[in-house]
Order: sequence, then structure tokens, then C-alpha cells
Amino acid sequence: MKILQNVIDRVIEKNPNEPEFHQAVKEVLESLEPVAERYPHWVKAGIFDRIVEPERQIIFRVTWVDDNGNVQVNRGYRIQFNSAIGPYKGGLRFHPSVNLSILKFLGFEQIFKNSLTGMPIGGAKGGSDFDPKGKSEGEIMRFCQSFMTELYRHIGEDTDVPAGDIGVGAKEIGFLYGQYKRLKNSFTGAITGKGITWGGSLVRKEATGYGLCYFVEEALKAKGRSFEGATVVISGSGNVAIYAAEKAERLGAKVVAMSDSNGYIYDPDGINIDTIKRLKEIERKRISEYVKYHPNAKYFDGCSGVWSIKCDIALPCATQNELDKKAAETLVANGCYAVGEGANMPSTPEAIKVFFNNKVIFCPAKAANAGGVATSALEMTQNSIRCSWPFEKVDAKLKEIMINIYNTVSSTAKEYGCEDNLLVGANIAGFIKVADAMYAQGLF
Ligand code: NDP
Ligand code: 2IT
Repeated sequence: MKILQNVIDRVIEKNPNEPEFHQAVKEVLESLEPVAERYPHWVKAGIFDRIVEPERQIIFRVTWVDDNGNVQVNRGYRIQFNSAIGPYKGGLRFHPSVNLSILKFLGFEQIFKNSLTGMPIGGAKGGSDFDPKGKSEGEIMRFCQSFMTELYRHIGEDTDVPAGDIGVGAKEIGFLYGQYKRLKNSFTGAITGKGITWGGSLVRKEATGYGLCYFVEEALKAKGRSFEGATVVISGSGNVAIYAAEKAERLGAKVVAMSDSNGYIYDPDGINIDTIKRLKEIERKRISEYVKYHPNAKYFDGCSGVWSIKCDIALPCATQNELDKKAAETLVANGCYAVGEGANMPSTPEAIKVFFNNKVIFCPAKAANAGGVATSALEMTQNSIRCSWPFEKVDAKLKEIMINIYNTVSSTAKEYGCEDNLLVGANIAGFIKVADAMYAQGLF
């Protein structure tokens, strides 16, 4: 009789209409069964029942006035999921698809990811159904100020430290932090991803993408492979995708395809990252514009087609459930031998099965994309001691953290009899540290 099936059943019953949250809970708890057998006192103390229930969920109205003078109403959220090993920590997502299910799945994943970094940070996530696309700078600022006017009372450098995620980049972090500082009348590290001139850390912008490649490089090395000479396909063209592409190239790979939510580009000469940076980071344009500057490249409508491009290594860096069974089968048929998840939960459970059945090196999100939040924790450290470290120092720390995560995850998989299953290794290793802290601290 499986010990944790009851917990999964209760989560589904208690939280109907939250499919993404169910998916994340199932994936983690199904791999924790041997842990429940090994540590019966954790079962008795209700650790498994408690870890799937957020400590606090804040939902609030965000009102603002658009450029035409119309009142707009959005919904804001902060899910403070678990604070056993440190202050709540996790990004804010602004996207029209944002709802409770998505933020609970992200907050739940964040608990284990943050634990794996080895830094003292708990798990959280937040955001809004606000869509920054097509909004003027003034509209984005007014929205961010209104959002923070409620959120500021719930966060703080020792309480909860938000950062960016989809739709929340340097611009939004600036407006959010400005309002936070104004309301609190104090300059503290209560948000990460800040600008370099006002408390931000070098390498934070690059960290998730670079960290992903450092992790994948370790996983490849263990199988006698590397990025050198490999063909890479990356989905997305946002913060994570851009810096994954840059690092993959620097490690000797050729990135031939990238996408946005409208479609994808294929450039047989290798994608020009500077063009992508200009189009996406500065001009906020669609990826289709790339072909204007690189006539050898082709643009195709529909983002899921990106997985039909032949590659050795696939790096999904856009959003959840963007890579399904059919896409996984196509990748495998085309000879893809490694997948590194830059996005959170980008592969469906069926796709992951295809990867394992075909011995694809599978680097799961909560381990492989932990470099962003790890560098956020390094930003918190620098803010606390009121200094800023040089680029090389932060980058070296990031690399060391990613290598440590790989070693922890792969040795935990081996210890639990699942050699090469980095997904099970990540879930177990991430969980054990948090469970130990929850047990020690008594009921909460
Ligand atoms: P950005 O907003 O910078 O970029 C998101 C990219 O994904 C864009 O190219 C966007 O296209 C595409 N995208 C978003 N939603 C969809 C969708 N529903 N279907 C298809 N494409 C979509 O976000 P990030 O790069 O920061 O985040 C990407 C992923 O990485 C997310 O899953 C995030 O949770 C995860 N992540 C981010 C970290 C960070 O530090 N930023 C850290 C760890 C994980 P379009 O412009 O057309 O919307
Ligand atoms: O999903 C993630 O890990 C992030 N969006 C980064 C969170 C952070 O606090 O840096």
C-alpha cells in the first residue's frame, strides 16, 4: 500500500480545478515513497500533509488607470508556501494565464529548488493576471506601484523576498522596488534582480540560463559528452532562453532555433544572440522580426513546432507543459540525447516518460534552473553585508553551486536505487532538508 497516495488524493479533493498544482504534487510525492518508508516519524508528524498546504496565501485586488483614463482591475497573489529553511523566496509572474493553480505549482516547486541551492531560502511565488504586452511604460509603472501598495506589508528582507519571472524583468523590478522603498522608507534587499547601481548583483540577469548550461554540462560530462560541437534548440526568447543560448554558444554549441509565444525561428548559421537581445530586451518586439536582419533564417508560425527542429540538446525555457509526448517523441526520433529544463515544469509527465524510456539525459527544472534563485540568494548576501562582488566572483560561485546541485542530485538518485534518474534525485534531496527542518521546529 502506497503511503503517499492518500496525500495526493486529498490534495486533489481539497483543491479542485488546480491541474498544474496537482501535476507538481504528484510528480514530487510519487518519488518520495521510499523516503516515507525510511522516515516513518516524518509520516507520523504529518510532514507530507503539511508540505502540500501553503503556509499563507494572499490574494488581492490591483486597480490602476490606463492611458485612456479607464479604471482597470487585476488580481494579485503571493503564495508563501514554506519558510522552514529561510525567508520565503521566489519570483513574481505577470501573465494573463496566471491563476491560483499555476502559482501554487510554482511555489511548491520553489520549496525544493531553493533547498537544493544550499542557501537558506524558503519557497514562494506570486504575480498577477496583468499582461505587460502592449502596455505603455506609464501603464506598467502604475500597475506595479498599485501591486506593491498591497504587497509591501507582506514582504521584507527577512520575511519574503520576491524577484522576477515571466513578464517581470528589469523594468518591472525597478518600478516595484521604487514603490516598496517609498512605502517602507528604508533601503533593504527585500527584492532581488535589482539594477546594478541600486543593490543588484552582477550575474543575476544571466544566472538562470548560465546555471542551466553549467548543470547540463555536468550531466553531459558524466556520460562522456559535452556542449562542444552540439546542435541546440531552445524554446522561448526571454531572460532564461537568451542567457542559456549565450552560454551554450560559449561552451562550443550551435543554437539553431528559438521561439516566442507566436512562433519560432530556425537559423542554420547559428542564432545571432545580439539580435535577439536587441529585439527582446530593448525593443520588446516579436521573434518573427529576426529574419529581417538574417535572411538565411526562416520564421514559422506556432511555438510548439520548435521541437521539430533536429538537435542534440533541447532546452525548454518558455513555460509549463510546453513540451508534450508528441514533441518528446519527435526529439528522440531526431537523435536528441539531452534535455535541460530552463522553464518550470516545461515537460508534461508523458514527455518525461518518453525521455526516460529512451535514455535521454534528463535535467529536471527544480535542479537545472536553480541558478537564478541561487544568485538571488547571493544578491541577498551582498545586500546584508553592504557590498557588491565582481562578476567573476559571482559567476564562479554560481558554477560551484550548480556543480554541487548536480553531485547531490545524482548521488541521491544512486543512494535510492534510481541511478541516472535526476528527477527522483532532485525531489528526494530537495525534500529531505526541508522535512528535517520542519520536524525539528515542531508543528507549524
Ligand atoms: P520572460 O518573460 O523573460 O520570457 C518568457 C518567454 O517564454 C518568452 O519568450 C515568452 O514569449 C515565452 N512564453 C511565455 N508564456 C508562453 C506560453 N504560454 N506559450 C509559449 N511561450 C510562452 O520569462 P523568463 O525567461 O524569466 O521565464 C521563462 C521560464 O523560466 C518560466 O517558466 C519561468 O518560471 C522560468 N524560470 C525563470 C527564472 C528567472 O530567473 N527569470 C528562474 C527559473 C525559472 P512571449 O514573449 O511571446 O510571451
Ligand atoms: O522560478 C524561479 O526560480 C525564479 N523565477 C527566480 C526566483 C528568484 O527569487 O530569484
